[in-house]
Parts: sequence; C-alpha cells; structure tokens
Amino acid sequence: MRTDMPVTIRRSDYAPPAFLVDTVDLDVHLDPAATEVRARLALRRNPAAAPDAPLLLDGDGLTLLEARLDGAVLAAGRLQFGPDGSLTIADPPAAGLLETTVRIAPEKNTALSGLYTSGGNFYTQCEAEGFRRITFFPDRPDVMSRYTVTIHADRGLCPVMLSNGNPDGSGHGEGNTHWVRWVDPHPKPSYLFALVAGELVNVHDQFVTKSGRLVSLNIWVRRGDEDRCGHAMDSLKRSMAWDEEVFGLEYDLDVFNIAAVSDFNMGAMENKGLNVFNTKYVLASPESATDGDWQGIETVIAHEYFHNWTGNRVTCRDWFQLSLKEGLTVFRDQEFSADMGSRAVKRIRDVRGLRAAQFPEDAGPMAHPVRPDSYIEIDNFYTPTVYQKGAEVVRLIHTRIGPAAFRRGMDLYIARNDNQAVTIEDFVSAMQDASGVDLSFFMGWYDQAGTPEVTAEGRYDPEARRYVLTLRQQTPPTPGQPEKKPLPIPLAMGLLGPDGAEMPTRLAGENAAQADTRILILDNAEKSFTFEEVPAPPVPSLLRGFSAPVRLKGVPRDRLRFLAVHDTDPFVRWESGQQYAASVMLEMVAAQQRGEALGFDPALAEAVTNTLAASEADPAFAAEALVLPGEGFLADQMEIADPVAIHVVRRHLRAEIGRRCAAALRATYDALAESGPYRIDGRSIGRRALRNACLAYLAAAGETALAKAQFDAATNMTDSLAALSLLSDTTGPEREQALAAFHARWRGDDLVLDKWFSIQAMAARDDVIDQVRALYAHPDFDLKNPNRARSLIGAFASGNPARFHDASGEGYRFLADAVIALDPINGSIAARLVGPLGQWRRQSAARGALMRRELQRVLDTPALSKGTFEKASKALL
Ligand code: B3K
Ligand code: ZN
Repeated sequence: MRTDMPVTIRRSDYAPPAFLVDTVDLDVHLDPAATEVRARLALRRNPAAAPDAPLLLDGDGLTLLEARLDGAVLAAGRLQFGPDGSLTIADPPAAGLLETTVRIAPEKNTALSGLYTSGGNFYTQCEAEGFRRITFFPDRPDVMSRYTVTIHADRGLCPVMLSNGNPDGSGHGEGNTHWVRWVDPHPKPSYLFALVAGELVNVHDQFVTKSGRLVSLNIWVRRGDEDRCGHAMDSLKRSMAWDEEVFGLEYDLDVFNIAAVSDFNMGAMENKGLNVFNTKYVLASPESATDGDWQGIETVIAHEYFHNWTGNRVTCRDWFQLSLKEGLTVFRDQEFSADMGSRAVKRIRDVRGLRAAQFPEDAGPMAHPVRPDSYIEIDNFYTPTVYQKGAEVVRLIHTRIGPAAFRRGMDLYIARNDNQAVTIEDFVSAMQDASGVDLSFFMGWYDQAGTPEVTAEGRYDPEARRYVLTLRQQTPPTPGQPEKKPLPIPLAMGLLGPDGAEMPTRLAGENAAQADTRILILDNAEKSFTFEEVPAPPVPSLLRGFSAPVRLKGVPRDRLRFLAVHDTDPFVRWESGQQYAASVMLEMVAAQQRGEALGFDPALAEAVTNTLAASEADPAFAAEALVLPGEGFLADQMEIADPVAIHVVRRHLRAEIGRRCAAALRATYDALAESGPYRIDGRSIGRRALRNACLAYLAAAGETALAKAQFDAATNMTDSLAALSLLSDTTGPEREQALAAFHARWRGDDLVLDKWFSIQAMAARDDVIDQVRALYAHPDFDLKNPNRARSLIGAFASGNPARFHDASGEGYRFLADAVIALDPINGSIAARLVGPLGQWRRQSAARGALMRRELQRVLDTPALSKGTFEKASKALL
C-alpha cells in the first residue's frame, strides 16, 4: 500500500503561473544510458500572478548537474528539491536567464513518458506531464515558449535527428558526433515538445497550401517499413486539403514530420511539426492490415493533423480543459471521415463506439463530466467521456446553431485565441457570439456527468388533427453529483404517416410546415410540442442522426419495426433494428435466467433476409444492420448484467439465424466473392464487411469448413482475420492448424502478431482463461510493449465479457496479476487496464465480491503508481 496519499488537483484551485518562459534553448547530448540536457530559459515574472509566488520548476527523476542564473552558479542553498522531484529557486529575480544541465537515462525509461529508447532509437512523449522528465520546467500548458533545439549524437547511432519546427543548420561535432538545430517559430506549451533520433528512413512527399507555401512531408520509419506508408501519406494530404476547404485552416511550417514507433502508450501525438505515431496508425499493406486498420490510420492521421490548430495554435489553459482540444478535434476528424466515405455508416460506427465505451464509463465509478472537477493523475482522464462525449457536445452546438454559424464561430474562436492557452468558455462564447444564440445553458453538458434518459409520449386528436408530443428527461446520479439538472437536448425528429411517408410538420404558432427533419429543443425536465394539421396518427421518428448523447427509452417494439423499415433517416433505421433486437435479446436473457428454453423471434430472421435482399445499394450499411447488438451494449442496458447469459443468448440467435437464413446468406456470400486486385474504396470495404457478416452467421450455424476455406484462400488481412476469429471459437483441428499457420507466417510482424494474441484472448471457448495464461508466458509476449500488453490483457478483459466474468473469478485474478506486474514498468498502461474491474456494481453480488477482492489486492501493492491508485481506489469507493 502507498504510504503517502496522492494529491488531488482541483479545477477550482487554478492559479496563473508565477513565471513565464519566453524562449527555451535546449542542447541535448543523446546517449542511451546518460543523456545530458542543457536548458536555457528566459524567464520573467507573470504580471497576472501573485508578486511573491515562488519560482517552481517541475522535474521528475532528473539528476541536476549544474544550475546558473544569469551566468552565475546557483549555490546549493538556493535550490530546494521537492519530494516529487521538482525544484524551487529561492529569491528569484523579476527576470533572468536560468541555465540547468541534467542527466537522464532514456534506456531505463520503461514508462515511455519523457525521453526513451525503442529498438535503439530515441523518442519522446510529453503530454501531459512528460517534459518534466527531460528538464526542469514549469510543465503546464499555460506556459507557452519559443523553442530552439540542438541535438548532438554519434553519427552512427543517430544519423537522423528531428525536433519541432523547421530545420536550422547542422554540422560536425567532436569525434564522430554531429549536431542538428531545429527552430520552432510558434510559441507552444511544453507538452508539444518532441525529439526523435536514430536510424530512420523517410518516405517523402509534398503539399502546397492554398496560399502557396511548399510543405515538405516526411514519414520516418525503420528500414524495411517504407513500402507500408502510402496510405498514411495519402491520408495526410487529404487532411491538409480538407482543413483548408472546410475550415479555412492552413499548415504553418515548412516541414511536417511523422515518426512511427512500435513502443508507444497510445495511438499518436500531435507535437508541433513532429507528430509521433504508434506504428499501428501508420503502417499498412493489404496483406497485413485490415479494412478497420486502414480506416483507423486515416482517422488518426487526420486527428493529429487537425490538432495543429485545435490544440497547438489554440491550446488549453489547464488539463481540466482537455476536451477543448480533444472533443473539438474528434468532432473534426469525424466530419473529415464522414466526407471521405459514407456519412451514415460513419455515424453508426461512432455511436456504436460511444455506447460501448462512454455510456458504461458514465454509469460507473470513474464517471466524470466532459470537463472534470478534479483528478489525481491526469493520464486517467484521456477518456471516452473527454474525447467522444466531448465531440458529441461540440456536435450539439453544431446542430443547434447550424453549419454556417458554426464555421463563423470557429473563425472567431481562432482569431480571438491564436497563440493562447484558453478555456472551454472561450470556445462556447465564440460560438455564441458568432451565432447570436444564447449557449450559456449548454455549459451544463460540460459540467454534468451521466447520460440523460429521454422518453417520449404522443397523443393524437383526430378531431382537431393535432398531435402533442411530450418529451421528458432525467439523468441518473453519478459519484459526487447526486442531483442532476435538465440539459438542453436538441432532438432531430420527423413524423411518418401510416404509409411510412414523411409528413410535413408544423408546430403551433408557425406559419408554414417543414418538409423534413426538424430540431426540437428539450430544455426542461418535461416539455410538450403541439403539431397542427396532422392528417393521420403519426409515428414519431426521434433522435435522428443521434442528435444528442442520450438514451432514448421506451419506444414500443411495433414502432421500432416500423421505423426500421420506413424511416427516411438511415441512423434511425439502423438504430430501430438494433433496439428491436436488443429488446428481444434482453427478454431472452431473462428467460435464460429463469431456466426457460430459448425461443426465437422470426422477425429477426425476416429482418436479416430483407437486409440481404436490399444490400446491393449500400453493402456497408447492410453489414452494420446485420450485426446483432454487442454483448457490452446489452450488458449496459441491464441494472445487474449477466455476461454469461447474454453470451449464450447471442450465440443461440446467431446460430439460429445462420440456419434459418442459410440460403440467402450463402447466396450473398458467394455473390460478393472478390475477383481482381484488392481495393480499399468505401464500396469494396462495405462488400467485404457484408460478406464477412454472412460468413459469421454461417459459421455460427456450423459451417466451419467455409471459414477454413476462406482462411486458406484469403489474400488480404480483412478476410483472413475474419475467418480466423470464427475458427478460434471452435474446437476442431482446423482451429489449431489455422492459428499455427498464421503465427508461422506473421511471427516477424509485430502488428499482425498482436492480432494473433487478441483473437485467442477473445475466443468464445470454455478454456480461454488457461489459454490466456499460457499466452502470457509465450516467448512472443512482451509486457513492456503497450500494443502487445493490450492485445492480450486488454482484449481479454474488455473483449471477452463472458469469460472475463467467469464465476470462478479466475478472469479477475488474471487481470489483477497483470496490473500488479505491469504497474512498476508502465503505470499509465497498468492504470488503463484496471477499468473492467471497476464495473463491479453492475455485476451480481458474488461476482462483485470477487472483483472487489482483486481491486483490493491491487491497492495493497507496495509503491503503486498514483494513476493505478486512483483507478483502483475510486473503483472501491
Ligand atoms: N493528445 C494525445 C494524447 C496524449 C495522451 C497522454 N496520456 C493524442 C491525441 O489525442 O491526439
Ligand atoms: Zn487528440
């Protein structure tokens, strides 16, 4: 158990920095065991801060070799070291030049925060608080400085040396060393600092901005990976063009570098002019990457590029404002991907993702507002709530004020706040001022946690030809927020006639009817809307396009069936089908719990047949519609989840549908067989998704041989992996043959090997826990590599609910063992893995007790990182 109690940081305690740093001059002498960093900081007192505030420089694990102030060595008496590694300088002048030299050991840095080595090369990760692991500095985003960075290293060890900004000279040094200088003309917070050096090769291209700036684009990878960068480069160029066209935002340096690294804590990082990427989001070839991987690359490349304006030029005042950059940038990358492919399918996927990750978070022990009030470890708040729900809140504003006003609001936001560190209020007020719409009430979405539940009730008066729609909202309590206020909920909606046709709508008091979707604003606990001149009893279609991150409850099944067929909005058609299936499945789960036989609702088979018959028009949409609601989605609808019963029901239905619809499934499967070269356009991706959805049903009905045949013949990773994951659920010899063949073929490719681990961790077999333990001891398993750790531990705990929640508690024990082993190596990844154990309140009493026992065991571990401490202790509250 930790003996010191980690400090809680509160938003209400914000105080401006005591000192500002106008310029930073770094000299970095790279050495894996002993790197020296000399920093020259031009400091001055911040006129906005208290005049006697101390000069505190953050630091973490630094060995100070020397400190000088305006050229004079600082005596030891003026240096005070804090228990956290920080440095306070006594009697600071109002302004001065502070020079420090520190020593660090990149090769010992397994946390992958600060400067570290991977495969002999050097990389950095500074967001949120990694810069303090490189040099002493006021490491907070509201200190923005201009950086000049000179890197020195052995020529053989580091032929390539990169940092932020533009290159500004290079030369020979002593012995076999050389140096390179980089100057970033734009002021930036320390979290955007980056340095990459080592043996790297670049794939080069260029882009001319709309005002004529020639930008050199480079993707830096290990030799041998050059031929897998084409899609990333193409995505980058499309992102640059899109941001100019849609938001008028142009790139602002002469070079844009991306470096790919295989040891990386998350997806990618938007460092100014030098993005660092997990190889997972750069490298792709048809043989080795799935369609999902291709789409992920496009999204992440765009996301990091878009941060150049939303995040870098306009940054966050403090880490509570994280969603200011993340929610907005996710919104921007979602819009970009929607424009690149099918908007409807993109929306469906985003909503699926939000519900799979954010809804449970909002209903669990770590529930927090999009703008949190407090944290122990900020790393724990890079969450689906800050990112995905944050993007939904930006979308609400977009829906409320319309696209034209939103664009004016973005222009105003950037014009007012360029080169500044600002708050969420600054964003909302720009949107308000540009639109003339009062958005003060919308701030509630940033400050209140929990998912609002919305219900609707309609009454039709045939005499008066009037329809009254009453909407109600209510948000369940979350930790620390027992009372909830109503929020402004924009509800996109329409009315359908009995024939399924869209009816024009006219609200009481309006002069003219509106032909299509309109927005109602539910801004009270309850509000009624009266529609006039409604010729027949209407069917309301609500929450079109998922216009707000809420749970729409209580829509009767007959209406869901009607909407699934007739609605004009593709999202509502998909959603209604899913909600219908979910309602049937939850009833079956209850039957299963009572020990009754599992029946079958023929409407589900009918829906599959109808979807297949109409699939030619939009195969990607059909594929989304065919997939039954996921196990996590169903669990999230239950007060007390029953992961095993849910799994049994879903499996039963898949097999049953596979049998009943076998002919149609097989016909579609055969018709979609691909001939010709592999293509990754939207239609080809949709066709593969639909074909693999058919295969999944057929395999569930026992057609293992078909899956094996596809596996053997596959020429792309999408088809190969789809077949392998179906085989991995089975027990026959084909399974072992396929897994062995896959391993033999791909053992030299880390990204593909991750998939091999994940598939086995997520398999629907009774002996999965034993297999997962065996894989943990496999020679190819490496706890130090975050991708590999996630591919086994994360995939099992989050992707295999029925086995993770095995009644024996073995799944929980495995997870806790892994967290305890990983915590001293990489506390950030360990803390992330704790999540699934925190959901104990939504499990049965028996499971809950086992989960709590493991959380307690984690918490009792000596010297636990503060991130893991925060996750485990909050989960136990
Ligand atoms: N800003 C980074 C995430 C940093 C996470 C630090 N624990 C990537 C992104 O959101 O673009
Ligand atoms: Zn981001």
